[in-house]
Amino acid sequence: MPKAVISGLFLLINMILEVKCEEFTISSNCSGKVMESQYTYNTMISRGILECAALCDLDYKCLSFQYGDNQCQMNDQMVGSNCSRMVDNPSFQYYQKVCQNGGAVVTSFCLCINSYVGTYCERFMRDCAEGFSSPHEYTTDGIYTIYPVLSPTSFQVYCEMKSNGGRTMFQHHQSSSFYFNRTWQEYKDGFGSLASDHWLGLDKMYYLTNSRNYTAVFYMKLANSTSYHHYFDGFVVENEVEGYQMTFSFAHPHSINTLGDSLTEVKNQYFSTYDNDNDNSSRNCALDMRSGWWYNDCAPCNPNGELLKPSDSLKTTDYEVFWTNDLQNIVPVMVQIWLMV
Ligand SMILES: [Ca+2]
Repeated sequence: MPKAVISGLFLLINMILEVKCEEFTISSNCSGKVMESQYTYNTMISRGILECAALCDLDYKCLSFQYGDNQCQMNDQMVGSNCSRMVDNPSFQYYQKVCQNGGAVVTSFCLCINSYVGTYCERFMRDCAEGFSSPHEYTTDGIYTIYPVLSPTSFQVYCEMKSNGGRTMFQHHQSSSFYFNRTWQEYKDGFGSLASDHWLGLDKMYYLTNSRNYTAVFYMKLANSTSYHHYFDGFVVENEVEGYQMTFSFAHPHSINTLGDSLTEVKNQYFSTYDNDNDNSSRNCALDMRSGWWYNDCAPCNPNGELLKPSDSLKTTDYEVFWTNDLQNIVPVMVQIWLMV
């Protein structure tokens, strides 16, 4: 091999190693110290710190390493600002991964903030459930940034973290003066305010439900404050080319106050809005029911309909919120739809 090619290769390898090494930092408060040997799970012969850093970077288990005497000792723990789990060893140099995006080392992992997760807080949570799960443990309800596997960009959602293991909200309707009688483009992109009434958007539902297996939870609260739920496992919304066709694998009731299954009748249907009628009816269901939905020969439910005043206790129109099964004619005052794992 010509000399120039070899030196070029060396340059390239060194550049790669330097990039890798930038992800590590010297724990400056703990100079002359290494982690206690019980945290070292692998020792390898290594030609230098850069190679040791590269080896550690390639191994998900490796959180820190110390290098000295041509030895690369990889640790499955790292230290924060205190050096309590370290011992003196001035012939080795200790390095550990840098927590990114504002994260901070807590004993053996990076505690992330601002919707970030991952070993080094290097990426956004895939959904609310991942944000809730250990060791990230985001426990406050609110607006988070998520990045589902299939999505081309990150986007914001409302997460309910306090119960049920982190649920991603895709519909919330509580204000009788907020209307879901919207265009195809609005249902595609989403509308409303994430902190209150909103529809997350069909593209985002497609990214979410095709990235992970979800149960859709339909929730309605009635005027007497009683809450009703129904679960739909394997809930999937296809993409726009496929008309945002909706399906699910299994409907099952809540153990108490079950909402009932009003979705089976519209299972496998395409989404319809008043300006894009894809239903199986001679009517324009979305126009008549004043809401976008997966209509068949219209539907036995209208969760995106109008919320009438609680005093209107019986269903009188097709365009108000209703859910035929189990709720019969009782008019809900709040609707929410979540995705949970
Ligand atoms: Ca029609």
